[in-house]
Amino acid sequence: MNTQDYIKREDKYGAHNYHPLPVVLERGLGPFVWDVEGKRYFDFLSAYSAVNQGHCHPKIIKALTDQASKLTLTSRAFYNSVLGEYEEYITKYFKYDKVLPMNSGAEADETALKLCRKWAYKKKGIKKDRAKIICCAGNFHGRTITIISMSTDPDATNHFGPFTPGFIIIPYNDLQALEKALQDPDVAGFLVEPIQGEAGVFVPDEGYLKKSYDLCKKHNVLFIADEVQTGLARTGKLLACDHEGVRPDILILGKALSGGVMPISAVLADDEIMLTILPGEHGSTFGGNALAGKVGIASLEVIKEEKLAENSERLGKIFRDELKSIKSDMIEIVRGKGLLNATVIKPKGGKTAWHVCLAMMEQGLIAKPTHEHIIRFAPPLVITEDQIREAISLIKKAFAMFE
Ligand code: IF1
Repeated sequence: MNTQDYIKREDKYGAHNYHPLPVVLERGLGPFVWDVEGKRYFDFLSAYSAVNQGHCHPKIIKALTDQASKLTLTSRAFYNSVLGEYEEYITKYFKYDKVLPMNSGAEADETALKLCRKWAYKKKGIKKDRAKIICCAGNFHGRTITIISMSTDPDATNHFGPFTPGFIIIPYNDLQALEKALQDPDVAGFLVEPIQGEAGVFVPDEGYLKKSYDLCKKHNVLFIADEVQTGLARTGKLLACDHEGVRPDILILGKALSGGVMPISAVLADDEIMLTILPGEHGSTFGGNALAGKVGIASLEVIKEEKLAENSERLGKIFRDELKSIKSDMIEIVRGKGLLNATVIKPKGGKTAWHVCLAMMEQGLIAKPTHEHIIRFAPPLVITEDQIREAISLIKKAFAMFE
């Protein structure tokens, strides 16, 4: 079978809920992936920042395979020997009292929303079913009906109504709008991405997170950070909130929490918030499974042992400087933090971001456009300086094809 055969088969038997780049990957290691024709590519999407530790990291794979032949899943109906070890490790790692383990990022966001509402009724004293949560236009927190009820993206919401009530949408990076929305005494929480990934790596003004946090504290409102994509060293610090010294009341993690080997997500909070959910009030079949516990510990150890945040910070600066130096009238803006970067592409002669991605693919680097004209560049954080300079030379060659 060749590339087209694989694509045709997926087209015939799979839902058409994605429009992938025409490349069929079958192997990955570190910052590289290989397609079925044996061609190597730099992976500059990292599965949307789920493989920050690089593809098939040996330490994470070993944790997976060792545990997989011992005990994978018991459900939370019983205790297991791994969950407590993982819970202690991750809560000490991020300095919170407790963790509620889930699987996907969307499930973790849903869990955070439920925790916030529970806290609103049981601690803040908001009247039943009156709790409101502020979120930002341009957000992306997952694909469930309640989460898209916060969305302002027609592609995410069209023909999926009716939607869940109780959300106030304000512009991102707008402190005045936040202050105004916080006047409502029924507001329980503010859910925000420290950098809006899907919106095209929209980095807010310096101080936005800290000032938002302070405004929330002034109004006894929970500051909830969705670090599913920005967390785990992606932006040059362990958490994107660390750039401003903000400690979220509720922290949401996912993606690279497993190094990309299986779905693992987590919600962290202190007892006052976390203990508002009682036994039997929330959960999931796979949440907190033994396999996830061992994989989660290994994934977090790799981030520290290999200094991925420092690497992300240092190489991100080089990447943005080099990208800005490319002489191309298609490159409008370059923005990002650490190794979460994006460029806004100005169409030229009918050529768009999609064509640039096809050209980069030809050169041996894969990335994906988001929202038509934005290309996100997010390689695994294990990439070396030599490798990122090689990748930049491939990007330059791709843009030169449009001159
Ligand atoms: C897709 C991008 C989108 C997320 C944040 C929660 C979730 C995500 C900040 C949900 C997931 C993924 C989903 C994937 C594309 C990708 C993505 F921003 F990362 F590029 F869509 F915006 N919070 N983001 O980014 O986590 O349930 O997927 O584990 O749905 O197409 P999930």
